This record gives sequence, structure tokens and C-alpha cells, in this order.
Amino acid sequence: MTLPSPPDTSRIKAFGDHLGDGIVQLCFSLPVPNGAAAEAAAAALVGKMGMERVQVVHRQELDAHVTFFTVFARCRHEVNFRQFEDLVPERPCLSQSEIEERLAKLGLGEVVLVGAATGTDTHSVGLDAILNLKGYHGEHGLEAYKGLQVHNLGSQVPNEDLLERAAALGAHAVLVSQTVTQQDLHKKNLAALRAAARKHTRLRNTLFICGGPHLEPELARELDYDACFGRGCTPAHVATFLVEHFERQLTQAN
Ligand code: B12
Repeated sequence: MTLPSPPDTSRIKAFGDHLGDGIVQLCFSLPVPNGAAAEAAAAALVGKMGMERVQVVHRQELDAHVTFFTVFARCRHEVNFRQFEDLVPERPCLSQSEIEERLAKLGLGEVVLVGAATGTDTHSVGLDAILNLKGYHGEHGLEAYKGLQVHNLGSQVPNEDLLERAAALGAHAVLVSQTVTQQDLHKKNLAALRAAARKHTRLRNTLFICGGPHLEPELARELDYDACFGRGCTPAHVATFLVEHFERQLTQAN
């Protein structure tokens, strides 16, 4: 395959073989036995998605009543990439030593962070990746940073327990992890946490940061969170946000 010169990113299409061909690969399962009828049904389904030139290139029995498919097809649609570049700017990221240096200059003493996965959410790996010493993606977690004092309360923590602990510790920031659920439990839980936090006078100036796979920054803003971090973010992204936030706050106060 030859990769041509950079395209006009205001109108981009998916491509497989050559730029602009619109070719996509889809993988899915249907609850039917493997066979020619299953293949026809898979092709029809992809056609209904608006795809053209549908080719079922692979089908495999997963069990007697389930078949897995790989399908190539052409998608006519295009998107304006520039619009997304503006919408989702790359987060700037400082190194751990730069962050530690700038934290020390703030003169706040230790910045206290209290984190948990709240409600019924048992997914703790994401929050641990950000907070625990071991870290993520070759980076140390926030526990390793001089100038940060980290309290990771774990998962399935009731909102009120998180808030009480944060208030008792005088938290500068509360970090909450939530996995998106089909029943919107994450929304309800995040909203309830913010509502309950308003009753704690000691948390009036505390930052509220949420994170988790598929959490939308727009939703976080709507629910009055100061920042939202999704899949792929690293401890340094979060620490950069924190130090820049406190620097801005100090400049505004002076
Ligand atoms: C491991 C896992 C589990 C483990 C969790 C163990 C544990 N101690 O954490 C177990 C088996 C318990 C589990 C259970 C369930 N799981 Co699960 N699980 C996963 C899995 C395979 C990996 C998640 C993970 O660890 N990722 C690695 C970390 C590093 O990534 P991350 O979570 O995205 O975190 C990053 C960012 O999001 C961000 N981040 C995350 N939190 C925070 C917080 C803050 C403050 C910040 C700043 C950043 C941040 O930073 C991290 C680093 O970049 C995912 C599928 C997947 N591949 O993602 C499903 C997944 C998350 N689970 C899912 C589901 C549905 C469930 C169950 C409901 C299944 C069931 N029917 O029982 C239950 C729910 C249990 C409950 N009450 O919460 C779904 C969620 C659906 C969705 N809409 O997104 C997923 C996506 C699987 C799927 N494709 O369906 N699960």
C-alpha cells in the first residue's frame, strides 16, 4: 500500500487499500448457526447500516447457535477532522520533575489528593494506574510525586465516605473513577457526589476530577466537574492539570 501525501483533513474517509476508498472492517456475532443463511443475514445487516460493496470475508462458529463474522464494506460518509482537533485539544504534559519543581514553587505545602471508585463501581485498575506508585504506561503514579499526598480509598466506596474522608484530610482535589454503564448509573452517581459535596463547607474550594473509560468531558462539565480524564491518560496528564490549575489560581489571587 502506498501512503500518499497528507490529505485535506476537512473531508476524511476511512480507507483500506487506497486513500478515500471508504473501506472499513466490521466484526460482530449473530445468534444463529454458522452457514450460508447466517452469512446472508450478516451481509444484509451491514447493508442496513448504510454500507456498500459488502463482503463477508470470514465466518466462524462460536457455538452451535452463535456465528462470528468479519466483513469488509464501503462507508460513503466523511468527517471534518479539523472540527475535532478544535474540540479535543491534545493535553499538554509536563515531566514528573518539572511538575515537582512547579509544585514546590506554589508554596501550598503538600497537595492532598483523595481518590476512589464510588458507588457500585468495582473497577479499580484505572484509578490505581493514576494514583499508585506503580503507575501506568512506564510512568510512576501520583504517589511517587514529591509535593503530592495521595489517599486511594479503593473501589465501591460510598460517596459520603469519600467526601467525609476528603473533608477530614483537607483535600485539594477529589478524584473519582466511574465506568460508564448502560443504565446511566455513572451519571447518577457523579451527580449525587457533586450534590452531596456542596453540603461540606470544607470542600468548597476542592477540585473535583473524574475519570474512566468512555467518560465524556461534556458530561463532566455539565455535572460540575473541573476535569475529566479518559482512556490512555497517564499520571503526568493529571499532575500537569493540577499544577497548572493551582498556578492559575495563585496568579488570579495576586
Ligand atoms: C478488569 C475489568 C473488570 C474487573 C475489574 C477488576 C478491578 N479490580 O478493577 C471485574 C471482573 C471485577 C469487572 C466487572 C464488571 N465489568 Co468490567 N471490565 C474490566 C476490563 C476488562 C478492563 C478494565 C481495566 O482495568 N482497564 C485498564 C485501565 C488502566 O483502564 P481504564 O479503566 O480505562 O483507566 C484509564 C482511564 O480511563 C483513566 N481513569 C480511570 N479511572 C480514573 C479516575 C481518575 C480520577 C482519573 C484522573 C483517570 C481515570 O486512567 C486510566 C489510565 O489511562 C474492561 C474492558 C476493557 N478492556 O477496558 C471491562 C469493562 C470496563 N467492564 C464492563 C462491565 C460491563 C462490567 C460488569 C458490569 C460485568 C458484569 N456484567 O458483571 C462488572 C461490573 C462490576 C461492578 N460492580 O462495577 C464494561 C463496561 C461497559 C461500558 N459501558 O463501558 C467493560 C468496558 C467491558 C465491556 N466491553 O463490556 N470488570
